[in-house]
Order: sequence, then structure tokens, then C-alpha cells
Amino acid sequence: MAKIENLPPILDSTSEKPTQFDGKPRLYTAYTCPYAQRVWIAMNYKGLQDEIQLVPISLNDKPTWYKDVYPPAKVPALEHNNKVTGESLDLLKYLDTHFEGPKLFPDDPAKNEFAEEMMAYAGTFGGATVSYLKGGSEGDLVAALDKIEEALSKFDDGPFFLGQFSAVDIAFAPFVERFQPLLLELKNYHITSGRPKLATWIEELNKVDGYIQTKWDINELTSSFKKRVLGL
Ligand SMILES: N[C@@H](CCC(=O)N[C@@H](CS)C(=O)NCC(=O)O)C(=O)O
Repeated sequence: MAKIENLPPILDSTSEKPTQFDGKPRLYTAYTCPYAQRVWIAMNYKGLQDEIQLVPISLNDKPTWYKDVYPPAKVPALEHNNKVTGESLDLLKYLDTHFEGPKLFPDDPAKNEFAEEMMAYAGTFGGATVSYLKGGSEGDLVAALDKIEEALSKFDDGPFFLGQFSAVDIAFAPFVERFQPLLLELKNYHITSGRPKLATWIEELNKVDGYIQTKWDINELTSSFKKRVLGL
């Protein structure tokens, strides 16, 4: 799990704006945000912990200067080469093309095509889960989880979506991390029942250092999700 004492402190409305555009890449993040966690995992997996500075901000007490840094005022946002850009899935690609380290996207065109399809599907999966948690249909959630189970069977050279660990696993990981306990607690729904590939995927994911380093107190994550997304 991430150790707060080893991480930069969270900036809030009382904090000064950090230096900008001095050549040091910065990732504006929030430790509990699943979108920002995607980019944090990618950064760690590529071994960029010393190269990219984490700048965590409080979402409940956001610094007023943050909208000047990144006008949509959302996290994640990456400062690099004198620009600040956002959108977690775009940033996974950006990190892979602009920084050294193990590749997040494979060279194999068949795997790459599937990566695009599944990364787009991560949003559909999130939507189906949130809708079910808010009282919507169980059918859409079951279909989404079954599609994930099937996708995990496509390449047999490893337990991950494309066989080996990739950006697709990163796109899903923060959401499965929160949805698995939330579905159990609020709906008594076990996502891995009858889904052995998904069970193995979760187990294997929890052995990836770059991911482990981003894991936060699960109670904090689920209560933040309940408040911010489910209005509970
Ligand atoms: N589509 C964006 C979504 C980012 C997003 O919604 N981040 C949330 C936090 S999890 C945010 O910054 N919300 C603005 C706020 O809370 O003020 C992405 O993939 O990066």
C-alpha cells in the first residue's frame, strides 16, 4: 500500500502554487482519484518516480490557483514540455511515447486494436456499475463483468488483458479496486463468483509493484466514492 509518510503532502486552498515550467515534469493528482491513480500506476510501472514529481491536491479544498494550472481543474494533469494536459487514458499513451521504461502498449497490432477497444470499454463498465449501485439494472453490470471475463481469455500468454501487463490493466485496476468491495457491501454481489479469470487477474494485479505503490486505505476510497459519486 502507498505510504503517506513517503509521499508529497496534499496541497489545499492554503498552499502556495508550486513552481511551474522549470523543466521538471509534474503530475497533478489526488491520492483517492481513480483516474489520477491510472497515471500514477503507469508512472511507477515505467520507473519514473524520480523523474516526474507528484503534486497531490485536495479535491475537497482545492487550491484556487489550480484552475490557472489546468483550466478544467480536474486531476490528473501532467506538466511536461511547457504544457499541462489531462485525461487519464490520453496520459497513459503520452507517458508511453514521451518517457523511457517498460512499454504500456504492445507493438503487436492485434493486441493494440484490442487495447483500444477495452480501454474504451472501461468507461462502459464504470457506468454500468455506478448505475447498478444507484438502483439500476443488475443485467448491465453482469453483462459488463462477463465481457471482462471473456476479454481476459483472449490472449493466453499471461493473466492480464493483453497477456502481459499493459495500459488496459491500468485502465481497469483503480475501478475494480473500488467496485469489488462496494458491490459486496452495498449489494452483496461477488464479482469473482463464477469468473475465475477475473479472480486470477485481481490476484496477479496485486503482485505488480507499480500498482501496489498506489493503493490507498480502502475504507477511505470507498467512503469517498460513496459520497462523491453515489451521494450516500
Ligand atoms: N475524464 C477524466 C476524469 C477526471 C476526473 O473526473 N477527476 C475528478 C476526480 S476523481 C476531478 O478532478 N474532479 C474535479 C473536482 O473534484 O473538483 C480523466 O479520465 O482524467
